[in-house]
Amino acid sequence: MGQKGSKLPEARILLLGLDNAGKSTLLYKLKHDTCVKTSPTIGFNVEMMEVRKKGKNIALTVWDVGGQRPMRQHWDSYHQDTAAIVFVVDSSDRRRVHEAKREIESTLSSEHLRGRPLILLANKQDVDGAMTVSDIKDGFSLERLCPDRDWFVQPCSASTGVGVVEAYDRIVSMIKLSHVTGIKENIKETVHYLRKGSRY
Ligand code: G3D
Ligand code: MG
Repeated sequence: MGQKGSKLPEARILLLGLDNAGKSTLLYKLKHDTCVKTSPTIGFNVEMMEVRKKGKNIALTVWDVGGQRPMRQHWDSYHQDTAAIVFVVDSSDRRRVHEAKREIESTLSSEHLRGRPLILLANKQDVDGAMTVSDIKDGFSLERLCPDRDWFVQPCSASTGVGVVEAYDRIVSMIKLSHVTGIKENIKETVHYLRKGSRY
């Protein structure tokens, strides 16, 4: 955190998933292409990356807001400005598929996220016996869950970096420019807004 707001139009990405899925590791891998040691996210992490899409420079802000339930009730207006949902799954943890699926379902039911693309990152592919893309497509019933939005499952490993660049390219390509917002609020203001809504 601690980034200054950007003057560029912003595409906000929500990085969601159960605890321990690898969200924070992925976020920092994406940003720095390095593997960092993470601890469970308390509050939120945000990183800004400048990307180019269809000849336009866009500030991609990726928000890893952790799974804090007290904050969720405040998410609706926050969702409104979201250009894409990135949901991270721990592919090595078959026991939590149902829990993760419930979480995706509840996120996708947000009125404000209607039609927003879903990129599901099948993380921890380096672990022996990890679920494959088709296991995940079936396990999460993605065809049924996403009748009216673009979706894609990208296998990756935040630890080894395999698939991370592809995930990034996929996210950029799936954002619709109509979901890119003006400079309504910078990161600092959004953090303030989220903090107000949380119990921290
Ligand atoms: P979260 O932010 O979704 O809660 P973290 O998850 O990024 O904190 O990661 C949780 C644990 O999973 C961390 O291990 C992290 O190193 C590990 N992890 C993240 N991505 C991968 C991956 O692709 N492969 C493997 N094998 N492990 C991964 P620790 O041991 O620090 O809890
Ligand atoms: Mg985290």
